[in-house]
Amino acid sequence: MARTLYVGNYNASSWAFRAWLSLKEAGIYFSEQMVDIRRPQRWENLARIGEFSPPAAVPVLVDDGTVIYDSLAIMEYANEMGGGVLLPGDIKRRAKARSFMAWQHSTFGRICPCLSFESSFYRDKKNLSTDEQGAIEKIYTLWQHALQDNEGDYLVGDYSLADMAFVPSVIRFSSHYQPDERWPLVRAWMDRLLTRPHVADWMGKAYDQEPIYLPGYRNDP
Ligand SMILES: N[C@@H](CCC(=O)N[C@@H](CS)C(=O)NCC(=O)O)C(=O)O
Repeated sequence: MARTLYVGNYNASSWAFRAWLSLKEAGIYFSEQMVDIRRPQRWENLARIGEFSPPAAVPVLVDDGTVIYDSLAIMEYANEMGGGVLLPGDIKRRAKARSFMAWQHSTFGRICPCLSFESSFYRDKKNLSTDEQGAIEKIYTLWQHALQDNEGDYLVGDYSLADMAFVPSVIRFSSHYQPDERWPLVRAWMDRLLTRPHVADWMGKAYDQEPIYLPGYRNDP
């Protein structure tokens, strides 16, 4: 039996982080292979992934010859392999969790696009524009309401795929702008997420890598 998860550089591969975290939290054994997605070798390395996985992207999980690609599919697979431990038992709560996952998947990349996952690891952070600050405040307020509605420590009850999906966004937003006392539930939720052992483990590996500087991060000349 061979199960391999292909991930990108730990300080760049936010989608792989979600897939990796879900497999770890479900207690599924796998080996991991890091694909260097820094430019210029990115294209050659991803082309090699494209030889067995149509999107030619990471993450991709190969489980005994079955190729499972896209973080969402891998997260759902991790949940099923783990006997459903990563999603709530109640159908409505489960749908809610999937709504959060879909929200992250379809739109969060467009929120503050200059604040890439890579930029979370820059020692010298840029000053946020008014628009960026406003966009992050809006998300903090929406998360605060979601946590309030749930009356729990996590978004839909116990720690679930919904929370895991947001971890890289939590990192890229909070590393630039910590939530203050206006968002107490968000602060506590973020502390809980960022101190989870598997999250800390990935972040340790990410901090061990050289920061990857992307163009367009700073607005100043
Ligand atoms: N929707 C995909 C996105 C994966 C993705 O964009 N991965 C990046 C690295 S973080 C990649 O491999 N991109 C390939 C490319 O830019 O061609 C998922 O959730 O897995």
